[in-house]
Order: sequence, then structure tokens, then C-alpha cells
Amino acid sequence: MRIKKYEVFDMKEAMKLIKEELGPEAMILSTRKVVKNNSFGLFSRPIIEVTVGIEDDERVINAKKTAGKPAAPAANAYANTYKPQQFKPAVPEKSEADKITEIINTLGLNKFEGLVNDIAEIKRQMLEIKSGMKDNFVVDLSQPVLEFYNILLKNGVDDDIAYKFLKKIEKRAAAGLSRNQVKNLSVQLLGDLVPMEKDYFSMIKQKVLALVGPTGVGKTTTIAKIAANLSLQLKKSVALITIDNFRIGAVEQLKNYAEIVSIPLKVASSPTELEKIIYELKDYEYVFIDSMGRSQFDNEQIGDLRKFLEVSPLIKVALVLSMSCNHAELSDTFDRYSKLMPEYLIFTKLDETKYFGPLINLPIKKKTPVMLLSKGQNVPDDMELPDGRKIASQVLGEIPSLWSDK
Ligand SMILES: Nc1nc2c(ncn2[C@@H]2O[C@H](COP(=O)(O)OP(=O)(O)OP(=O)(O)O)[C@@H](O)[C@H]2O)c(=O)[nH]1
Ligand SMILES: [Mg+2]
Repeated sequence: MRIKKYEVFDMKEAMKLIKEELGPEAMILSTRKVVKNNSFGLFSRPIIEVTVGIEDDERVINAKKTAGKPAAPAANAYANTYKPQQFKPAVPEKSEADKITEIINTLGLNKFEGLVNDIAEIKRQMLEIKSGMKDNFVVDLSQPVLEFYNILLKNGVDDDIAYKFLKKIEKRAAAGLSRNQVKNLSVQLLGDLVPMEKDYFSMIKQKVLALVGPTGVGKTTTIAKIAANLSLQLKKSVALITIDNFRIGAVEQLKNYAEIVSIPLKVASSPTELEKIIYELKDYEYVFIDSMGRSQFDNEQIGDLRKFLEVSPLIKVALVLSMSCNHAELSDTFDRYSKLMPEYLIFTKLDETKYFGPLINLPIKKKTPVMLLSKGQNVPDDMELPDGRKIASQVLGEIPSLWSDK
């Protein structure tokens, strides 16, 4: 058997190359991810190394060489002149297979033979890719780093991020670090990798922040928590605006919170009104804008909301996402809300999951910092400022567990 290695970006590309160069008999022996350069770029694509085996059998090679060509004349002259009629055996009984072939030919079904063969070949290749992925996919990380790769994946961290990050750790671990040292280093470096916005609330100039996001993710509750903390504990001047006057009870909900904390609440029913109210509230240190929940699939509603948010350059947008959704859903929601140009992420409902991978994946992949975390229904207590290392140690926990209060 001959062995050949291919380096490709994806298996589709590999299958095409292998088929072209080695023909359909080639077998994938193994696949593994490799990083080719030393420049640990989180956003560069890893390469897949595919090892392929091909039978070194002349007949197979010749068959491949002649595949698709018209039959060549026999090389041996004897083969041309040999007339076997004197030994002609009695005509054998037609086998079942022959009979079926005859019927197929009579009905003209043989025209589909090529198509059927193609489908069979595609099916074979698909199975090969599937088994190659499942059984032969070797992640080239050595222990104990490999163990942390599996832990990160179990906690919902993106495969690409986990691999590229741990490749970097592996280089450092080669100096002979213990498992614990590798874990501590991973917590530290992964924590530093996630974009965070910790200083938003401590800056001096006036802040106007609009919270947007799908229905029921916790926008209004989060505004109430932030407002109460800033106003009651830090003695800051805070005002609220709601542009959610379309739903019965929506204004009431925020009005109740505003009354408890004794801060003003204004209702803006049009973009022009919002512009005017923002101007009126210019002396407040913090102004929060609550918006009505929009289905992420309703482009028109998101477009309407944009008209409100465009009225003042002072308005910064935070996209509120619930951790009760998986990474694919969150990523999709982010893309659909991207026309509102969110500059920050707020994650809510941390108390409703044990898989905190999205806290790593989304900010890194979307290059958007995390501003705040919400971990329960209690106003104003259940919120905290993000801490990269806390998030990292959560996703590096051997057993996925609830968000810790420490
Ligand atoms: N478990 C849990 N529930 C939360 C959290 N934040 C908000 N909630 C609850 O989620 C529900 C919806 O919260 P809202 O603040 O009304 O959500 P919203 O995004 O303003 O909803 P719409 O205005 O309808 O789009 C309420 O029952 C909240 O108490 C959280 O961090 N954890
Ligand atoms: Mg609301």
C-alpha cells in the first residue's frame, strides 16, 4: 500500500484532490488538525492533514490509468489470434444476475447505470468522510492539554477557539508544567483573551445606553438592576426612557422600577420625541433606553428600532442575549441585530445554564466586548461585571456546573 498525505482546509477539498489523483479506491486512513505557523492567530483557519492509502496493485493502478479511456488493444498477439472454439464448453444456464441484466437492458434501464454508479460513489465517499471524522479525527494535542480541549468542548466552547488557544498553551506546557499549572495558565490566558468592557459605568462623560434584543431576554429587568445600583448605591443621577409603548404593561413594568428607585421615566413614541427627550435629560450622568423585544427574524421591526437609535450619536447600543440559547442561536441573533451596530454584549439568565461556552465564543468571534452579566430575577442584586478569568475557570471546569456566586 502506498501512503500519501494531503494538507487541506476542509474535507471537501481533500476528497476532490484524492479522487482526482488517486482514484476512487483510495482510502482515508486518518485526519488530524494541524497548525502550520507559529503565529497563533485566533482567527486563522487550521489545516487538516489527511493521510490516504492506495493499494499498490498494478491492476488497480492500471485500471485507474485507463479509467474512462476506450479499451486498449491486447498487448499479447497470442490473445488476438487464439481461437478458443475447439474447446468451446456447453452453453451454461443463465444465472439470476444475467437474467436481471437482460431485463434491465431490454427495458432500457441501463441508461441510468452511470447515474446509479455516481450515487453509489458519492454515498461511499460520504460514509468515508463520516467515519474518518468520527473515528480517525485525531486532535494533535498532547496530554494534559488534550484533556482540557475535551473539557472546553464539553462546556460549549467553540472547537476552533479551543484548539487554537490550547495549541498556544501546549507550547508553554512543553517546558514540563504539571496538570494544575497547565489549568492555571489556561484560566489566566483564556480569561485575558475574551474582550471585556469593565469601565463603561465608571467613565466620566454622560452615558446614553440602549438595550436591544429578542423578546423576554431580560432587557427591562437588567435596566432596573443597573439603574438601582447606580442610583441607590453609587448615588449617580440616572434617568430612564422607554420606547416600548406598544405593548400593554410594558411602560408600567419600567415605571414601577423607576418609582421604587425615584428616578424619572420618559416615554418616546417616535424617533423625533426620543431626540428631544435625550436633549432634555442632558444633565443626567446615565440615561438608559429600554426597547421593546423584537423577534430576531423580524427585519422590519429591527429596521424601525434603528430609526430610533440613529437620532443621537450619544446613544450606544448593548445587545442583550439570554444564555438559555445555544451558541448557534446566539450567533444568528447577533448577526440579525448587527444592523443596530451593538457595541457591547449583555448576557442574561446565567442561572439557567451550565454551559458557558457562548460567553467565550460570541465576544471573540464577533469581536464585541461583554459589558454585564445577569444571573437571576432579583433586582438589583442578580448582576455582576464580567471577569474573564471567572468565565475561563467556569469553562475549564471538569464537570459543567451552575454559575458560581463567588
Ligand atoms: N432566571 C433569570 N430570569 C431573568 C433574568 N433576567 C430577567 N429574567 C426574567 O425574564 C423575564 C423577562 O424579563 P424582561 O426584563 O421583562 O425581559 P425583556 O427583554 O424586557 O422582555 P420584552 O420587553 O418582552 O422584550 C422576567 O420574568 C424576568 O424576571 C436572569 O438573569 N435570570
Ligand atoms: Mg421589556
